[in-house]
Amino acid sequence: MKKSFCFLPVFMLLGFFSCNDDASPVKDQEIVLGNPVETNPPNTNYKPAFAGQTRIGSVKTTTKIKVEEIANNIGRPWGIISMPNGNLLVTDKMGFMQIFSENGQKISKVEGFPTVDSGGQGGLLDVALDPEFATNRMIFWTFSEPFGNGNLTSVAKGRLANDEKSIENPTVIYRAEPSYNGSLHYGGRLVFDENQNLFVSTGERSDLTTRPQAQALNSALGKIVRITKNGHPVAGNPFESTSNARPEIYSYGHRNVQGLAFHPVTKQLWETEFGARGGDEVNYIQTGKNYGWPVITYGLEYSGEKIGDGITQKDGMEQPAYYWDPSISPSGIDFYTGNAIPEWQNNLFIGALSGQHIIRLVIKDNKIVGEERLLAEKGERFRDVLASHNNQSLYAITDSGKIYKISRE
Ligand SMILES: [Ca+2]
Repeated sequence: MKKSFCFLPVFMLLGFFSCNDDASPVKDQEIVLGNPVETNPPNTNYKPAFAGQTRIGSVKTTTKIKVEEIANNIGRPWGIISMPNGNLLVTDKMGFMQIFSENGQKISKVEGFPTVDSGGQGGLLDVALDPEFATNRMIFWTFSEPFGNGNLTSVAKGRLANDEKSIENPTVIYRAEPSYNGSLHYGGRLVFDENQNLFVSTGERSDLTTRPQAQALNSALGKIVRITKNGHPVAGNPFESTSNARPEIYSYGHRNVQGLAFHPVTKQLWETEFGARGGDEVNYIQTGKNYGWPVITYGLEYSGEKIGDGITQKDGMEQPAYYWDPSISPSGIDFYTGNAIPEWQNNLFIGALSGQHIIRLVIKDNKIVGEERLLAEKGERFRDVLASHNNQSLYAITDSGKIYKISRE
């Protein structure tokens, strides 16, 4: 986005925020950081693989912001996206969606979706608009689908009716098999890339019996997959020629990825992923790479036991760009690309569930260089965040059924 002005806080000279036009880059300058936002002791004595991989210094938003609770008691929201007219399309775990205005007025309830298994962490999960939505009104969504003797993470598509009250011709296009009789770790985020293909995250279903499948290329559990609008593997996927490998797999070794977003400048895919007791991660995703779960992790079992061999690094496995211990439970993510709050530009925002705040991460050269906690005073479990349609505001939804709008004052 073209910037019309440049605002630099007095105490921070953030040259790498590119607070100028790309044509005239300023040289990098040091960022002045406060103490790390995390003050509680970690669960482990594991050491980070590189400086700044955890507990980076804090940054502080200096532009005056306004936080509005624009809706409440809306149900159990899970995913929020903008529609072309600025309205908000919000999924509900219980199997429907709702549309709200930019200021939180309810416009309609959308029904007619296939049955979801809403037990535990399941339900109707995320939603994405077809890149050609303006002409075809197609939407894509993830959900936990009753299947076989259990359930699995599925992707479906359908047409949003003209009155925006129902979904027409809903069709399941992809199932992350095998199914499993459980109610945890469905993954379930989905985003379109610039080539109109879908990236979808799955989970490893949590139990010790399914967990090793995160490393198995013949299983869709614990993966990020790349599929077409028809649910087929995208030509050129990394394991399309590997025997016994699922051709839809894009990356593997994931535990439970519930945040996916493309960096607005580098176009790199970023994700957030839940660890167990500690070990929550942020990763940038490269094709065919192994992200390590459950072989390497910075977390422990909930019992306090080490996981596997209790190692954090291994050749052939990617290090997280950043991790948290203790856990903050990183859920949905988005990049802010507007200029209303200049220091936020191209920062990554993350809804934290158990952490009960919104995380702001400053990224430079694929490294995290600053962290801030926002809205911690609200005491809410933040399920998803959204940089708004016009790139000016940030929205967030909570497990308690609220929508917050955060804007420049
Ligand atoms: Ca990992």
